[in-house]
Amino acid sequence: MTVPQEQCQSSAQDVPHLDIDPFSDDFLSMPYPYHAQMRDAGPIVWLDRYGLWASARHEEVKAALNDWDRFSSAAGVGLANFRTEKPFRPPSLILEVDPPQHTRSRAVLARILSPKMMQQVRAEFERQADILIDALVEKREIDGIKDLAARYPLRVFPDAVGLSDEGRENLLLYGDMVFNSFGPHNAIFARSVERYGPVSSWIMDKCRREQLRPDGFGDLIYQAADRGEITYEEAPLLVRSFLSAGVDTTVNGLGNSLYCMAAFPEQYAKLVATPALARPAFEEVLRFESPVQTFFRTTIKPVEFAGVQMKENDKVLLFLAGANRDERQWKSPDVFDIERKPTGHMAFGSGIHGCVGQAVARLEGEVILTALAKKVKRIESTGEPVRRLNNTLRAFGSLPMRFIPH
Ligand code: OW7
Repeated sequence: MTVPQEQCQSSAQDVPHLDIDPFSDDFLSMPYPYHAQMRDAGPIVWLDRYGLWASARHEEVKAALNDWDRFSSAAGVGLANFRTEKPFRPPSLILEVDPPQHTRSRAVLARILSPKMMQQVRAEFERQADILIDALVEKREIDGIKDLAARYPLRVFPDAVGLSDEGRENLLLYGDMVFNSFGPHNAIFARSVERYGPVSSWIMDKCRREQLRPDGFGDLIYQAADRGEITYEEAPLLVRSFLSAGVDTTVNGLGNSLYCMAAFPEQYAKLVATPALARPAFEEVLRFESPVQTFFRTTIKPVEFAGVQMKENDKVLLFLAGANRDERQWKSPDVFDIERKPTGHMAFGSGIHGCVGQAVARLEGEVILTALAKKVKRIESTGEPVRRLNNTLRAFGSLPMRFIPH
């Protein structure tokens, strides 16, 4: 379906118009056929419903993410354009900014979340994984989300940040809200807002230095302020980024891992036979069921991209999860294969905004899948998986399952 240029803003060629709603329950429940429809329609499509450009192809998603000078993050990485709409919270100092502000924030967070720092927390992450999986093998009948995928990150990550135990479940509500806020103000967002209540002030209170254990990730941000690398006004907002991005993402990375291992028992058998596959297996989960499905960019100048003429201030919706199943990039993309080693997947984004916490996420995935391989012979689904629809995240609310020990 194509439309004349004055309607679709394409001067070089007619651009396919699609009337699908990527934030409808239907799309969010099963996005992959819609991704295929968009990819097949062209490198860039126009979504009438929201009046924006979109791409679900690997080449264009990657190219746009690496073109920060034209595809800005400072106008928000959701549907809302911060140049014309009030952001739902003060913008993130790393996610929702461009260089040079981004460069300063990024340097501080990158050092705190570096591979070297992971060596220091690895033993504790492994210990907590062993404790939890031992308890769940004992319990046998579990909910993969409540008992494992949500519990583990809520234990190890806030511990590493240096947060007290009190009220940690708030981090799940906050993450749900933040990731819903990148989409439209639909019913999913509204339900999230209802549950949100006092969580925002709880979060900002936890970002204060007095609330953070000395030498945890949070305190290390304040130490960067002590050295003058950032200001004391910036420090709590950078701690907020840990609390926004560091829990619901890995909860769903682990939840989607459990879902895949239960759905593809022959793949889980390979992991049990070779626990060293834990790391590549987690990468394949991220490709196959990407926890963060989408991000937006905003053009800050007129842009010609993939043969399409875009105006200034256009929103562009990038389907990371669509890029991760693009048959132009991957052999049999709809096949889950833990031996694939899917280098170049877009689940952590790409370019200057590529996930700064990816070493933490990979560590959590690795130690949980390793502990499972060593302690659980088989994972059986014992009931229908229940989805938790979110405007950005691919998430489950419940995964009934049985752990059968060796
Ligand atoms: C932040 C996974 C993308 C995010 C997501 C949500 C919030 C933030 C970052 O990274 O506040 O910086």
